Amino acid sequence: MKDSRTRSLNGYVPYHEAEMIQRSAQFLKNMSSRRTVRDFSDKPVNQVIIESCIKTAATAPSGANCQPWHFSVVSDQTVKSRIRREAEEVEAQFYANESTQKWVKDLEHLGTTPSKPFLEKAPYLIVIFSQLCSYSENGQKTAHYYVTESVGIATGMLISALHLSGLVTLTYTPASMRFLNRILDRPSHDKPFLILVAGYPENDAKVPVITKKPSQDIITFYDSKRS
Ligand code: IYR
Repeated sequence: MKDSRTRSLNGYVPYHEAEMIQRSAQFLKNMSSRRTVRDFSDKPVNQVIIESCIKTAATAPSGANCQPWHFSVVSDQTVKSRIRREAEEVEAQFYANESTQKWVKDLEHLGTTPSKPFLEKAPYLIVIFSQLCSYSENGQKTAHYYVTESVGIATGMLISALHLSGLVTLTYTPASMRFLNRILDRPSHDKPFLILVAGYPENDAKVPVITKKPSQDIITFYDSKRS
């Protein structure tokens, strides 16, 4: 009997091993040039690029294929200004709060402050919401699984897609994010995950000098060479 729940894996493209090695190295090279940028140009971005990249993100694996995400794409200047105003309010409290002073100190090398001009200047704010559950038309509630993992994977794919398309991004998490539900009219079971700021870099954009951990510190191979 034919199983209607499965189909052939179409679209898988096999390569010879030498080509696989070359392709993986090329992808590493492409992705290694990605940097989180805070100095954005106000140059407009064609929305087609943003939409393709979000569609790429939506191909991510997710728990029970629930696809527990929503992407609110903001280019309207008035909405961006409202987001900036409310974000700067919560950031002012974060940077001044006695209990977060150790955290604020750990951020010193990044040069961040409560001022967030990029929220108005960058052409796109992609506000990513994670959906803790969903409701059908008749109000039936469905649980979602591994929501944070799923949305994290989708966000990583979105960052990669935007980078490979030629845009720069900033993963921005305001100290408190619930105000985003109000501004963007999202239901309370949509939990703000982060704001992905996207656009072109300012001509003289600067980034902090940072290093990534060497691979021997982050990878352990359990292969037959280990005794
Ligand atoms: N949300 C604050 C603080 C901040 C927190 C982390 I973790 C960072 O990597 C950078 C900043 C801000 O954006 O200024």
